[in-house]
Amino acid sequence: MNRELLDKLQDAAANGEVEKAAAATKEALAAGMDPIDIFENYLVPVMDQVGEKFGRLEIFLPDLMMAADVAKAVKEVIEPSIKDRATIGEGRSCVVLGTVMGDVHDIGKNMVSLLLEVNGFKVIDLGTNVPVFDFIKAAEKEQAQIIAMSSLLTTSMPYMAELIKALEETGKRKNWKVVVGGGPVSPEWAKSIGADGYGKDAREAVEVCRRLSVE
Ligand code: B12
Repeated sequence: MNRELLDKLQDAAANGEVEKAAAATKEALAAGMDPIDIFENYLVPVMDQVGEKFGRLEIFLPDLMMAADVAKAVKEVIEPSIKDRATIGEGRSCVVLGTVMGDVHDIGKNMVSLLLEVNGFKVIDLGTNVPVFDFIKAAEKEQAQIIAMSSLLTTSMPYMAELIKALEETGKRKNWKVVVGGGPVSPEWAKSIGADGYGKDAREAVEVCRRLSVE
């Protein structure tokens, strides 16, 4: 555990110090740290801490927004080195990805998008606050194999179930594999709504999409 990086990211997230976060991330990369580890093992826990403080009313919405800016800055710094290692060109399946209706959280979804792309998937990223039928329309238009949904809010999670229900009711369920993920989403929830796959982080998102592409 690189204590110094963790401290710097914690401070930066707490104070909205985007430049400090970017500098600490650059130092960590220069020291040979893996860019995805920086994201998953350092940034994500810091964001979780910020979320917990928000949940306890110790900090407020502007603080969350500052932490989000810090997360975006870290991702910007690590992105080129992730792309450098890419295995693009493997011609894997097409994934239609988005954050479900009512939800604007996109930091995790964007990481999933990046890792899928660098692993050779064609990603149609619909952004955030995506209505159920927009996922289906895009999957039809792009002849996608997988629909992947992200949700960070317990209030937006039900739209994942709604999409699957809509596919079943229109006789289209077999046309796509459905993958779900995001903070409050669990393997149990995924199973209960009849999703084909779940990933706890962006690496697992790639693994599950790989597995479902060959099935
Ligand atoms: C940053 C943040 C924000 C930012 C988001 C900015 C942005 N552009 O994304 C802003 C300030 C906008 C925000 C707003 C709100 N937020 Co907010 N936010 C957070 C915070 C602190 C971090 C989220 C984050 O980016 N984490 C880091 C990323 C990398 O992790 P991740 O998203 O989980 O993604 C990883 C995995 O889950 C997975 N994954 C993600 N998507 C997918 C998809 C697939 C298919 C797969 C396989 C995997 C996968 O891979 C990713 C990489 O490892 C969380 C706390 C937390 N612990 O998550 C609260 C949190 C999610 N927010 C919360 C709340 C309440 C809100 C607001 C309602 C606050 C308000 N009063 O307005 C609004 C909602 C706005 C809306 N309609 O969406 C609550 C939700 C509580 C709940 N039970 O639903 C949380 C948990 C904080 C808390 N403890 O109270 N928020």
